[in-house]
Amino acid sequence: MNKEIRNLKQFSTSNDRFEGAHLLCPGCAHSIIVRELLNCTDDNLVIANATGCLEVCTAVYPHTSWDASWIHIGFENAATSASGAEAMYKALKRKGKLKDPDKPVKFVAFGGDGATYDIGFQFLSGAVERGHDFTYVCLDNEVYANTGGQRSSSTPIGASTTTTPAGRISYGEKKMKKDIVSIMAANGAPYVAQVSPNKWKDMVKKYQKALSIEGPAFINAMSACTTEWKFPSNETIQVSDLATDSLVFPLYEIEEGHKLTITYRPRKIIPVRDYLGAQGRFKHLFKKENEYLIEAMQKSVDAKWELLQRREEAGV
Ligand SMILES: Cc1ncc(C[n+]2csc(CCOP(=O)(O)OP(=O)(O)O)c2C)c(N)n1
Ligand code: SF4
Repeated sequence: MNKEIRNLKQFSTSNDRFEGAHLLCPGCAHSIIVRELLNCTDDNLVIANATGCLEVCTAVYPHTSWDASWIHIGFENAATSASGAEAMYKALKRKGKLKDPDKPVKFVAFGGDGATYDIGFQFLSGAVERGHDFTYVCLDNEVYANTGGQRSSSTPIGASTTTTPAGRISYGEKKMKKDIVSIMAANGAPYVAQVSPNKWKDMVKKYQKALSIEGPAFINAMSACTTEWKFPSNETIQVSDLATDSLVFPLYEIEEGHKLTITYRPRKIIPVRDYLGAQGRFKHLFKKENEYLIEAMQKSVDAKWELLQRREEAGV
């Protein structure tokens, strides 16, 4: 059952399933994203966690930050693991073998963008296609952070990473970020959404919706990474604000594959360059010879926003 949320203080102090003691970098957004999900429901949870920063930093033997059923699974298999546990649970229920069959259980998978957009992509697609009742949350920090910052198919154009380093002959990543939300909607997930930790109420509402619906739900959570994005660790929420207010990371949901709703409209839309300028990974774009890329990125963000608004109006 969804928890009643009154205010941030009550919400942030009522958590008892994810400990603040962990080894994530100070300022890492992963913990906010996870904590909110674990905090928004009273139901039992079975959690599958792909290899990545979250898993490595929250379960260092003999310690664990998780007070919930938690499975560490390979880099590529979080969706497989959560959907397998869900199928087993249904089978045991059918056979009358559950101790407490009326206590609701929710199945959740967490994976980074490397695990989700790239290496676990076919397993996620298969689990969604099979229609398992689970929620998949991608901790989207746009890079393989745990292994030192290699690019993924979520890395935005222009970002400097260890495998797309900016320098004399390159401006960094050459490809646009993959549109995983549209892909998952087209894959048949009845609920997909984007969330960001600076909009905590929006995030909670979407988590609660995702956990309540029957069938697979996919949430793409922007997770600002102080280490790889290169910003001071006390600016996680400010950088997230810049992402949502510049519309680089728009907040919306898609129900039943087509009904698109924008859930946050900035009162004042800020230029994309303000978002880029707050992070070291885009520093080189402000050199004269690369400035054209900032213009191109602004145009691309404007076009995507226009498209989202038209899709919302048209309901298709
Ligand atoms: C099959 C496989 N390939 C590579 C690795 C090494 N590996 C572990 S974590 C990781 C990067 C994880 O990146 P991401 O999924 O984006 O999560 P993040 O650490 O950024 O949160 C890699 C490459 C592995 N564990 N298994
Ligand atoms: S490297 Fe990035 S994602 Fe990993 S723990 Fe640090 S801030 Fe979080």
